[in-house]
Amino acid sequence: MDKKTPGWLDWYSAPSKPQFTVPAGSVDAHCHVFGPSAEFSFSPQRKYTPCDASKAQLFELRDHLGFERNVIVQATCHGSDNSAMVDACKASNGKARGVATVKADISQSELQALNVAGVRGVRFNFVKRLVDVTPEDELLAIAEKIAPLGWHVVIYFEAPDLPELWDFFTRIPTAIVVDHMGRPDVSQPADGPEFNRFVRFMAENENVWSKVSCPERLSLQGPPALNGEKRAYRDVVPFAKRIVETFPNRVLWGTDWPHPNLKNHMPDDGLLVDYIPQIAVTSELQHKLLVANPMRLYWPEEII
Ligand code: 0GY
Repeated sequence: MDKKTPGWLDWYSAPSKPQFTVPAGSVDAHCHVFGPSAEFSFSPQRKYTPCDASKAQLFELRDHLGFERNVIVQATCHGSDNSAMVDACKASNGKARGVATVKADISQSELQALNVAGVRGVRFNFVKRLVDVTPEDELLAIAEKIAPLGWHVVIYFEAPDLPELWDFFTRIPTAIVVDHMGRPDVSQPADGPEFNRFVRFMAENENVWSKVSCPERLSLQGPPALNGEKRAYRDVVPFAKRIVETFPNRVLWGTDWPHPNLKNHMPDDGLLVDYIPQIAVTSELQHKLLVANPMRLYWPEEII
């Protein structure tokens, strides 16, 4: 058994039942599986070693929170070996789609096999603590290869890196989904220059979507204090609410379970679900965020 990274926080084993009832057919559009490492080993190039987080545990959480479907994003600790994610998608009875990490030399038959398993996108990661840099021409070669399948590209970067990545992103020929709103610094105003730049990036590029997920990762204030405040992660709300209201048809939400690399607290996933009505304040916005938008991107064939 691999030794976990020192200080690793395990996922919360007894999440509360959310007070917010998600609409029927809701999709948790950002979550991962880790191993189990005895069955699916971690990558030798990984930057962290997590605890196990199996597909059965993910599906149990899905049911507990009232969701119907998952989008399982390949975690960097598994590198470009997508076996654990693919295994979870295959075991889901069509209730999970996947986002893979692939290399530029992947063959058409390997891509087809991923497609059959339920993969609908690839992830390009620019967060330096998570991955070594992949050259842009290799990433573009991957994007060109996956475009004919109707897949999209998920990008993960931090807000200060957007200016230098902007031109590259505009050359990606598919839909693009940004993880966690491009990781804004929430000590800055939600209508300040840094976040305005991200809003402009989405406004000028109609192929760009955003996950309004991970308040627990972005928050400086943390989960609710003990002074009676029940609403979680208040300092992230203005950012996510702005994106949901400006681009209601291009937003997704996910738990990010099992929450890799959190350093100061592990969120109660039930509380994360109770964050949703703070950022999507009408039932129409909630339905778009949790059902209509992810269905359009991941299960278009099931839209009646
Ligand atoms: C996330 C965030 C992180 C990690 C990964 O694949 C990963 O290892 O995505 C992070 O450490 O910020 O979205 O899960």
